[in-house]
Amino acid sequence: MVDRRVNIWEPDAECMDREELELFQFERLQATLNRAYKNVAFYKRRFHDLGFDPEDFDDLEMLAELPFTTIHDLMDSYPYDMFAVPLKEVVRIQTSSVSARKPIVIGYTRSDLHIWRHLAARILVAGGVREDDVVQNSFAYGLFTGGLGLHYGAELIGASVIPTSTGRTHQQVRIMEDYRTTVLLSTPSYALVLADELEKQGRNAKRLNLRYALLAGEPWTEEMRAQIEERLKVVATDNYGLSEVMGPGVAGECLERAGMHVAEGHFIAEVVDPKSGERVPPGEVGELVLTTLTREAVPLIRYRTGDLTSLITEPCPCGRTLNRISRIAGRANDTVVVRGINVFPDQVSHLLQEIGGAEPPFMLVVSREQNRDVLTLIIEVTESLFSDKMSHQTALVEEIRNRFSLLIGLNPIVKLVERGTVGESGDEAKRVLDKRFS
Ligand code: DLL
Repeated sequence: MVDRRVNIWEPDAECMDREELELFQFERLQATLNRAYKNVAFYKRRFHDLGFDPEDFDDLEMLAELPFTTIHDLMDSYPYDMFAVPLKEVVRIQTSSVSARKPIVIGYTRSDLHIWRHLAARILVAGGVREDDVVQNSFAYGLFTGGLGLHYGAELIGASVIPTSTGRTHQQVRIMEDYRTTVLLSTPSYALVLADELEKQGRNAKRLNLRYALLAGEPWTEEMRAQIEERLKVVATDNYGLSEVMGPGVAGECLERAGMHVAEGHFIAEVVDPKSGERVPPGEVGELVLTTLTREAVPLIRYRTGDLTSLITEPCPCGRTLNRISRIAGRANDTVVVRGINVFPDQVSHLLQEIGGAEPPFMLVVSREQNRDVLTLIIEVTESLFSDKMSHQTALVEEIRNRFSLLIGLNPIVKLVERGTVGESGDEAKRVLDKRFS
């Protein structure tokens, strides 16, 4: 029998009995709540207003009653107000790439860095990395957490790390071939840029030594995965993280590639309805909310990531007992509920991109006719979706409707309209028109 555990960096933690894991989470959460209360003015105020004393926290389920922390809370704490330790205990400072005038400043203590290194090693090993690999790290080094975060994880495993960072694509491709890179770490879009450059330079991907690509940091699709795997001759895994709670290492796919295992000993993952804030059952899409369990410098309680995903609680054949999250399905912003189903414009946008190559301007219109919700998807005919052949358009409408139904579980009326009818693409305020309340 294959011993799958050789592919697991910390088998004791990653394959822990779930009851034991919950006990672990409870103890660590209690300590986190106490530290946050004592050392972060923001949480002291919050808990005080709520009449909540962390000493009374005696059940993991009580977490669902605590208020959320939002990106606005972090922005208001610029630069150091969320820190739970004095600066002399902080040994690294990074920032979040969230586009805001004031970035989110994140500190790490020695212990935070030690844990981060191991959590990065976990996702790397899960994605196929071994000590004899040559790892080309094409994530940006610097304030962004991707480069340094994965760098130290790969070194910890004992791999040979080439810290190429982003850019100089021409040189990266030469390095990839000459240095016999076996693993690529990059964003999915950069992996495709590298594939283009390979072709441009007339290099054949078959001559490379690449085996795995660990991709992360931005939304992507299964279609992109197929393309990257085909063009670079790799097995590609999806990895999730965000600076606010640490960086890469929060969750990552194993080689089963069926969802990203969350490092649950270090983060509690909840998925909530973005509107009501109530937890949704496993399998249902909602907003990911993360609570840190071991972070010393910046503990975060119920942080709303704004990322849409669902929890996968079924056991994974890899042997890890850690729950998984599904591919990030978009951002929780202008959601609309139709017949009890949450529809996220970002999901629709991804779907249309997959079909047409680029996102055409579209609008979701919800109306109520004879007491039934009716959903209409209005799409502007663009270059990539344009064809003057009537038969082609009929087939296109059919394809959009079928895929919509498969992905979201609703059958919309699909209408193609002339250019300029819907308005600017990406103008989120205009992507949903809910006539039921007007
Ligand atoms: O992107 C951290 C990171 C770097 C993770 C490298 C993994 C590898 P931020 O700049 O704070 O941090 O951006 C985090 O990126 O809230 C998601 O919206 C998005 N994101 C990250 N990973 C994925 C993914 C790093 N696999 C924000 N799929 C998150 C979709 C992702 N979106």
